[in-house]
Amino acid sequence: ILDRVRNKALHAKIVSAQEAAELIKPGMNVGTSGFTPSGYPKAVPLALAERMKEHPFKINLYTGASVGPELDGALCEVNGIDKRMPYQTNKLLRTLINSGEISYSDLHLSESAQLLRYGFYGKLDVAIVEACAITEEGNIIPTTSMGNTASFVQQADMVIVEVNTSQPLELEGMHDVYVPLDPPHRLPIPIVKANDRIGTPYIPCTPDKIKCIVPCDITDKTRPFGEISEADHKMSEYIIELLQDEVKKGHMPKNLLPLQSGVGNVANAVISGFVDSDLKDLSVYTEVIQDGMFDLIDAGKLNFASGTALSPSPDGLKRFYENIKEYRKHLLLRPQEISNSPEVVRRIGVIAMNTAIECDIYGNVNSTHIMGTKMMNGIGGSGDFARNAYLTCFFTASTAKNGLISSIVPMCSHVDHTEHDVDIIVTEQGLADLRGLAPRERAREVINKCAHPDYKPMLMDYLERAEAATKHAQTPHIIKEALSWHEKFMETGSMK
Ligand code: 0RQ
Repeated sequence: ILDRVRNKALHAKIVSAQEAAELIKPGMNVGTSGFTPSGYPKAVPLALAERMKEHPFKINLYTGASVGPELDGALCEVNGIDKRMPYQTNKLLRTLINSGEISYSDLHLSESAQLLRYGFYGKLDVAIVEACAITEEGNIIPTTSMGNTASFVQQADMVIVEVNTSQPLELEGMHDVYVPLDPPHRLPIPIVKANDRIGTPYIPCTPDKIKCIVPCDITDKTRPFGEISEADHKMSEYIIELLQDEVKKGHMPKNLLPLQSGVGNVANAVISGFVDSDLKDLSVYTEVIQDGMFDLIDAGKLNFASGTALSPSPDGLKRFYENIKEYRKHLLLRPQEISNSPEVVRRIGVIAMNTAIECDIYGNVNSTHIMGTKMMNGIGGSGDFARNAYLTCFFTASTAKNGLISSIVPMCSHVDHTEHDVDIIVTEQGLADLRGLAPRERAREVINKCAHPDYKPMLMDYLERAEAATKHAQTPHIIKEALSWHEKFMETGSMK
C-alpha cells in the first residue's frame, strides 16, 4: 500500500488490524465509512470482533447506512453493539434490535451527520474509514461510498484509515465532498443540477489526525438482486406510463426531472424499465446507484447520476470496475447530507420512488415496522426524498405472505410518510394518483386502483361504515376497528 499512502511520513503509522483495534475501548462512539455494503471498513472491525470475543464489551456504532457482514455482522455475533444509528439491513442486528439488546436510532439519512455534529450522539471518539489512497497533505480519497464519512473525520478525536487495495485507484475524482456549516452560519447548498460539483474530491484531513493506517484487501460484499417478478414489471410499467403522460401534459420536460429510486428489486426493475422506454437524456439525483443505472448509461439514456454510494449486485460491481473509465464520466458520490438534502431535492424537483411495507386508504405509508412494532430496516433516505420531491411515489405488492396480509389497510400500524407527502401509490393491481384529492376521495382511489381483489370489498365496506359512523368526517375511521386487520393477522395468521 506504500504507493497509496502518498505522504511518506505516514508510512510509519502503518500497523496491523489487531493493533488498530486495540485503540477502541469499551463504550466508545465509533463512526465508520460505508453506505449499503459499499466502502465500509473490514479488517479493523473483524479484528475488533475477535477482541470482543475474548473480552466482551460494547461500542456505539454510527455509519452512513447499512454496511457489510464484516462490520454489522461480525460485531453482532459477539454482541458488541450498544447503540446503532442511522440505518441497517443485517438480519442478526435486526433480531438484536427487536429483542431490546441494541438501542437503534432510525434516522432520516440526510440528518444523521448534523445530529452528530450538534452533539446528540456524544463526542465521536474514533472514525474508521476505508480509503482508496491518502494524499501528500493527509487528505483521504474515499472508495465506493461517501455516506457520513466526511463529518465523522471532521468530528472524531482520532482517525483510523483502512487503505483497501481491492478498490481501484480510478475511484479518485469520483467524489464531491461538501460539509455544510451549521446554523446560524449555514449557506445555501449551491446545487442546481445533478452534475454540479461544489466541494473537494477528497475528505479533508491532516496527517496528525490520522492515528494509524491499516492495509486491507477484503472486497465489498455487495448483494445480488432477486429475479424481477411479474409484479415488479407491472409496477415499473405503470410508473413509466404515468411519467410519459406527465410529459404529454406539460408537467415535466421531455427528459423528466431527476430520478431517485430506493434499494431493492422493485427500484431496480423500475430503473431497468426506462431502458426499454423512449425516454432519454435522463438524470438521477439519488442515494444509491444500482445496476439499472449502468444499463441506462450503456443504452445512452442516462446523462448523469449523483448519489452517495454505489450499491450494485456482485455482477454489477464487476461490470463497474471493468468499465470504470467510462462510468466515472457519468457518476458522482456526495456526502449523504447532500445527496439526500431536502433543500436540493425540493429545488431540483426530484421524482422519488421508494418501497412501502404497507399503505393505508388515506395515503399514509409505513416503510419500517412489521405489524407496527418490529423494526425491518429503517426509514433510510425515503423520508428525505418523499417529503421534498416534486413527485412522491411508493411501491408495494398489494399483498404479502402469500396473500394472507393486505398491504393496503384501513390504518397503517406505523407511519413514516404521511398522507401529506404521498402523491402516487403503485401496486401490481394499478396506480393511484392522490394529487389534488381530499382524504375520502383518496380512499376510493387507493381501494379501487391498488387493493387486491380479495380485500377490495372489505376495504370499501370499512370506508362506507366509517363515513356513516363519523357522519362524513374529514378522515373517517372507526377507531376501535382501524387496526383490527393487524390484530386479526397476529391472532389467526391471516387478515382474511
Ligand atoms: O419479509 O423477508 O421475511 O419474506 O417484508 O418485503 O416485499 O421483499 O420488499 O425487500 O423491497 O423491502 C420497505 C422493507 C421493502 C424496504 C422495505 C415483508 C415481506 C418480507 C420485505 P421476509 P419485500 P423489499 C433508499 C430508500 C425503507 C428504506 C428506504 C425498506 C419483507 O424497501 O427498508 O426506502 N425501505 N430507503 O414478506 C408484513 C406487510 C409486508 C410485510 C412486506 N404489509 N406486512 N410484512 N412484508 N409487506 C435506500 C436507503 O435508504 C439506503
